[in-house]
Parts: sequence; C-alpha cells; structure tokens
Amino acid sequence: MGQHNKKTMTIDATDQAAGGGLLNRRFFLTSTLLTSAALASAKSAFGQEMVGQGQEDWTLYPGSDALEYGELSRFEVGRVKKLVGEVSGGRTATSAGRTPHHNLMGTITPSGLHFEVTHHGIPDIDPDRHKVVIHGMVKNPLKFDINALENYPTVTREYFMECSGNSRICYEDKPTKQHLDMTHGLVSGSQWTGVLLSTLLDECGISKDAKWIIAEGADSGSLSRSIPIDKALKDTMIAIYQNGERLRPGQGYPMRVLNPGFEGNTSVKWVRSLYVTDKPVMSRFETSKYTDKLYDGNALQFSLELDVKSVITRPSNAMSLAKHGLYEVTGLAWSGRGKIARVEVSADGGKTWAEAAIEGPVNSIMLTRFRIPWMWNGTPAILQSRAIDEFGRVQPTRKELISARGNKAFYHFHAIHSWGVDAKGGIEHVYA
Ligand SMILES: Nc1nc2c(c(=O)[nH]1)N[C@H]1C(S)=C(S)[C@@H](COP(=O)(O)O)O[C@H]1N2
Ligand SMILES: [Mo]
Repeated sequence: MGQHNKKTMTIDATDQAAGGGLLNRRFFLTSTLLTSAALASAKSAFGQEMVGQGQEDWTLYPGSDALEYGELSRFEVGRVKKLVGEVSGGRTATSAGRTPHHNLMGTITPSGLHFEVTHHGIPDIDPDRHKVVIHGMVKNPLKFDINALENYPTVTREYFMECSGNSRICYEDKPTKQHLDMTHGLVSGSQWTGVLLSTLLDECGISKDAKWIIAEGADSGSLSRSIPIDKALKDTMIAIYQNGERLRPGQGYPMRVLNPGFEGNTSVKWVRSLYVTDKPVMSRFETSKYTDKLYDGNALQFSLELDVKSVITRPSNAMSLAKHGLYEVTGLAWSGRGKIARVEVSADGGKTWAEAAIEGPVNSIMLTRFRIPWMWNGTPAILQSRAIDEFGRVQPTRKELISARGNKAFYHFHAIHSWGVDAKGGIEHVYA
C-alpha cells in the first residue's frame, strides 16, 4: 500500500482486498489504466493538432439557441422513470414512477427523475389559493401560504426519501427479471429547502399535552398520517424548494411535509392541514396500508424509521459485462437514522468482503455513494454490498431479514441485494 507509483494494469497481492477479484479501494488512486483505443489526430481552427477529434458536422455550423428551460440531450431521452400503475375499480389507484439508478451517478437525483408515489393522482394546485393551517392543541391557530412560508428562516438540507414499499418484490420466492428501477427505484436523494416545523409550531404555541400531529394532503383522497410530536419538533420540514427550484407537482407543490429518515408515506405532499392532538388519527395509510404483518397475523403499526440499506447500481441487471478486465463497482447506501459509516462489497456471494471507498462529504439521512475496483476474469461471480451506519446497524442478509420479519412481511425490505454475473458477463438478480 502506498508503494505503487502510477503503475499500469499490474496487480499484485497487496492490491487484492477480497475474493473474486475485488481490489483495494485505493487502487484507482495509484494506478493508471492503459486505454487500447488508438488516437487519431486532426487540426483545430488554429491549426493545433487535436488528438482524437474529427471534423464532425456540429463543428461546422452554428448550433441551436439557448432555451428558457434546459432539456436533456436528444441522445439521453430514454433515461426515464419506470411507470407503474395499480388499477382499482376501473381507474388508476396508486401510480408510481421509479428512479433509474442504473443510469445515474452522484447522490442527488435530478428532480425530473425523483421517484413519485401518488395514491390519488397529482393535484393541479394554484399556489395563490393553497394554504396550510396549523390548528388543534395550539394557542394561536395559524395559516400559511407559500409567500408567508418564504418569509420565515429556511433551512437547506440533503435528504433521501424512500417508500417503505421499495424493494418489496425481493420478499417474493423467486428473484425478479425486472431491472433495478423495479427493485430499488422508490428511493431518491435531493437537496430540500423549507421551514422547520418546529419554527412554525413555536409561533402557534402548542399545548404541553400534544403528542401527535396529523398531516393531511390536499389531494382528492386527503392522504393523512400521524407524526409523533418528538419528530415534528426535531427535524420535520415543510419543504418548498427541491434542488434549488420550487417543488415539482409530483413532489407536493407548493408545499409538503418532509420527515427525514421516516417511511416516505409520512411525508405528506400538498399539505393543507397540520392538526395538533394527543392521539394518532388511525387513517387508512396507518392501518390497512403501511403496517407490518407478523408471523402470527398481528400487525406492527408506526414502524416509521427506515433501516440501513444499500444496493450496487453499476454493474446491475440492465447491463452486461462486455469483456474481461477492470471495472468500478459502485452503488448507493443510506440509513434512516443517520450517516453511513462503512460499506463492504463481496464478489463471492458474501464469503469474503472488502471495504469500499465512500465518497464524501457524507450527509446524515442521505444517499451515500460507494465504489470499489474489481478485476473480472470471466469466472461467475455474485456481487453484493452491505452497509453499516454510524449506530452500528448492519444491513442483514435476505435470510436473516425474512426469519426476523416473517413471510407475511411486505414493507421495509432492506436486505443485501445480490447480482449474479455469469461466465458470459450476463447479470441477473439472484438470491444468495
Ligand atoms: N398527499 C399525499 N402525500 C403523499 C402521497 C400521496 O399519495 N398523497 N404519497 C406518499 C408516499 S406513499 C410516498 S412514498 C411519498 C413519496 O414522495 P415523492 O413522490 O415525492 O417521492 O409521498 C407520500 N406523500
Ligand atoms: Mo410510499
């Protein structure tokens, strides 16, 4: 370690970090790779040699004008969310768009690719006619529109959002042929700006007997959820901006609740009422949905905090390995309780593990990117990642999770995910 100076493709014993070809996470820092593509040369406008550049069409004519709102390159238009609708009584009940993490890098999900779950459709809200009212066990009930909210001190923080139904397909008996968007597309990361709910509650003056806040949305089904008062006073935010812009309609325009690290359903979009009370409301979304059935048929309610979880996004099953050689294995890790402390990667189905490099700064309750070099020599492999958070919570194996949660479990799947790589470089979801 530390001995290698800019070496090329030679790998020795000190580079090996675990079985199956996983290399030390510092390998990329100390080595350069030989690229085999031969470089052709051309001349620039000023006559300099321009290695590897031809005189393509776009260099010969003026391009198009600037746009009022930028858009994707026309060569990138297929990189979209995966839409899934659930039909009930002849109309779409729940509709979801899932983030294609296999196409993305970094930790901020572009707003247009942030996952969306809507149980009653996306309302078309005029911000001049929308208000949120804080009432119930308070001294002064108050109403805020978006302009009023903007006059309060705001905070800007990065948080992931995850639906507790994310990865539920992985509870099923057989691995899925669907891509990463169907197994892990209900989690995204954003930079959110808004007003802390504690700031607003402080102005309303809540009763000392207050225990819950019932948040209700202005969508046609008035989705409502009960938020424990401790959470509301700690870090719940009324978000009005996402990644520097006003919220997108699908994310709750013009204002939403954001409960960092809690299951996504509690982050009520299009929020219009915050009712301070001493008991939970027992709404449809905390009784018939978003509860956890146990072995004995009883159900756990209010399992709100999300677990520690990770997934390898590249390589994954929407792609294949074209040739033997050096790859970067990368993915995302997150914890509903705090920071990711460590991520380990295995190429042999969990027999041996190597520590991945974590790309900082690591934010609390936010997606964290990890990466590790991997030399694939053509032998079948099983790639896995295992996240550990700052509280020592370790992502379990699928077997461990199912034996702890029971076979009736549906939400909060967070076990280690396995990608099987065959001798031809094909990649499939497997259970290992
Ligand atoms: N009013 C309202 N809020 C809602 C929903 C909804 O259907 N209506 N869906 C919830 C669910 S199930 C999740 S997972 C998150 C998703 O937030 P996002 O769509 O911004 O990713 O919003 C929650 N808030
Ligand atoms: Mo959800």
